[in-house]
Amino acid sequence: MTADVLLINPPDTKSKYKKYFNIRIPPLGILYIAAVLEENGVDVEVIDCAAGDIDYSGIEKRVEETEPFLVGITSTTPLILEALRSAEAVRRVSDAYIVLGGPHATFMHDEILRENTSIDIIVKGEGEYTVLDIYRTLRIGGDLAAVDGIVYRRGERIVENPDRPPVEDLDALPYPARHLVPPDNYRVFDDNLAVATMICSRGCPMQCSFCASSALHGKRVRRRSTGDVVEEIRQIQDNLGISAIGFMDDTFTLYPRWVEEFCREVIKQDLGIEWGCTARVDRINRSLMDLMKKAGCHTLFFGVESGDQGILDRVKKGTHIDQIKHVFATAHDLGMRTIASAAIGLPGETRETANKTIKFVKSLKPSFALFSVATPYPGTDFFSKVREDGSLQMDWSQYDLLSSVVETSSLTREEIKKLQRKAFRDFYLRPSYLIQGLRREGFYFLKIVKSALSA
Ligand code: B12
Ligand code: SF4
Repeated sequence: MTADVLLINPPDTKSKYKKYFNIRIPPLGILYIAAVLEENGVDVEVIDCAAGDIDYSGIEKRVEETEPFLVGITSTTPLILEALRSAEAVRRVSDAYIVLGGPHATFMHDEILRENTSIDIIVKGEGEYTVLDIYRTLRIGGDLAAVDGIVYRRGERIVENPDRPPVEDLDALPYPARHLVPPDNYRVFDDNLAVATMICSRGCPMQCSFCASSALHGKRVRRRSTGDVVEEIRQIQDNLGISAIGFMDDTFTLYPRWVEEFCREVIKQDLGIEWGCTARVDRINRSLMDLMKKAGCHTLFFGVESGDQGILDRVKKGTHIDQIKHVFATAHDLGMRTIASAAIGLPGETRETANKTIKFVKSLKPSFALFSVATPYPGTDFFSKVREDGSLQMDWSQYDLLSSVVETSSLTREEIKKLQRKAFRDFYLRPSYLIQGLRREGFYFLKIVKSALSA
């Protein structure tokens, strides 16, 4: 079947999320773009190579079948090389315009356009209306100079147009075009657990120096109405038969009042959903957790980051050790499942602070813990800082989610990696934890432990 536009989520052979935890989540960014294009009468197809295990020859085949006028490819830093290889695969069999978007392209547009002739245009930031604008302009042979939010090649020159403001009214966006990807491809942990993901807000006002979110979606938060969110849930239930929802917002609980209103609506309408979400320890309390639980929330994901207050302050997390302890204890008291995410190798990290983090995370007794190797991703202050002081080699192949790419003043990259492995071992290989986990989660728990230990 032919299509005007083909959107691609590149192959992903290295992500620990897929490899170890079998987390396959729909690429919401390109599904939003697809929905806006469809709403405006453009024929769209989506290939999610990551979830569907499709390789570069699979991309070539789909391009030959669909004969698109324009191809859009999404890119995060860990998958930028795969995104570029996808563009080359498209170019081998087609003359379609190739547009790259997503976080990595947004922040590294010059480097990409200079070094990769297969890419014609880069979209900075939110892409829904920019892609529509590009498509319409090119279809009538118009001039890209009039399209805001893009960087493109004009002859030998690279031209950067003015930024496009982020989408103001999120309720006005259509729901992600989930019908364009096979629902069976999306699973979390257990192959039997079908989960739908949703986003209720964009933007983050916080300043965590290791995070690119506010550079990508802005510091001003835009929220959907609770009514619009509930309506999308109903649509997911009706169309996909799924009632397990993962809210992937930067911080779902950023505005506790909004969450209260949402939970009351879920309870009132008896939606019967089971859900998990991201939260910040300074944006949640006992009464909110209690209400969330009544509305079906079973899992809270917290960015704990470090067990050392000095490091938390240095990375501008804005949270306190005591707050973290209190919130985890409260969540467990209410019978909620918690995930603690921490990073080893943040600026200022020493062997002592890393061990403190490991001990601290264990003391919180989360249901699961994730220990990342702190990585300076483009779009973050952490990246700008290490780039300025020359301590970073920008070799994207090293951004494989498992390796350390930058040392601290007292730890080498190898030492950081070793401490991260130790963190996983120390956390997961405790007999008391293993017994409790097995009781709580069943045999599937052992698979998760095995995965965590291979990270
Ligand atoms: C959910 C999420 C995940 C999920 C699912 C990802 C998925 N399949 O969608 C999971 C948990 C798997 C995940 C993993 C990781 N993530 Co993540 N994730 C997010 C999060 C919170 C939301 C993504 C989302 O759905 N946003 C909503 C949609 C609407 O926005 P969007 O995806 O940005 O898409 C818009 C634009 O970017 C643009 N766009 C996107 N693609 C395209 C393509 C084209 C052609 C065009 C024109 C435009 C365009 O238009 C879209 C619509 O407006 C973002 C933060 C954020 N707020 O976006 C981080 C974020 C994308 N993740 C990030 C990171 C660092 C990671 C990990 C490395 C974490 C880790 N330490 O292991 C891994 C890497 C995974 C990988 N293989 O790349 C960074 C990326 C930074 C960077 N420079 O690449 C972000 C920005 C957060 C941060 N902490 O800085 N992540
Ligand atoms: S880590 Fe969370 S709270 Fe901090 S800036 Fe990123 S999205 Fe915002």
